[in-house]
Amino acid sequence: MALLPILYYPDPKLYKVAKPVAVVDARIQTLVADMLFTMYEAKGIGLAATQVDVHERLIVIDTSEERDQPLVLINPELTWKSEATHLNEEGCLSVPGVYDDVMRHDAVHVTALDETGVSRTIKADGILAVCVQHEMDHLLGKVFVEYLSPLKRNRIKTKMQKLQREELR
Ligand code: K1U
Ligand code: ZN
Repeated sequence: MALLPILYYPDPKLYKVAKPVAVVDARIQTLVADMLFTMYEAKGIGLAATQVDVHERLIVIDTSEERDQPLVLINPELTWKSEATHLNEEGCLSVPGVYDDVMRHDAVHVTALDETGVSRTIKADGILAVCVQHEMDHLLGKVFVEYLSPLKRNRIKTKMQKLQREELR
C-alpha cells in the first residue's frame, strides 16, 4: 500500500470537479487501498480522491472508534437530506490545524458503489453525516473554508501559504 501525498489548501487542484468513476476495476481497488492507508496514517476520518489529486468521484471514510469500519463510496449521490441543520466543528487534512463550524444537514442518505462495484444506500447521521457532506463537497471542488467569512478564509489562506513557503525552505 502506498502513502499518497495530500494537496494543501489553497492548491488550485482542490477546486477541480471530479468526474464519475467509469468502471470499478483493479486500478480503482488499488486507489481505494492507498486512500484508506493514507487516511489512517494521517489520522483522518475521511478522504476524497480530489485531496490526493485524483479527480474521480471516490471517497473513503471511517468514523469508528476502533478504526476498523472502512466505508468506500464510489460515484456517491445524495438521495435525501434532513430539513434540520446544525453547526458542527470540522477539520480537513488539506487545511491542517484549522477547525471551524460549518452548517450541515443532520442526516443524509447516499447511494454509491462499494469497492466491489455493488450499489448500496447509506443512511448517515451524527459525525458520519457531517463527514459524508464534507467529502462530497471535495468532489465538487469545495473546501470547508469556503463556508467561512472572507476575512477568516483570507487569514487561513495566508497562514497556509506561509507554512508551505517555510516547508520549502
Ligand atoms: O476530508 C478531510 O480532509 C478529512 C477530515 C474529515 C472531517 C473531519 C471533521 C468533520 C468533517 C470532516 C478529517 O478527518 S480532519 C481530522 C479529524 O480527524 C477530525 C477533525 C475534527 C473533528 C473530527 C475529526
Ligand atoms: Zn477535507
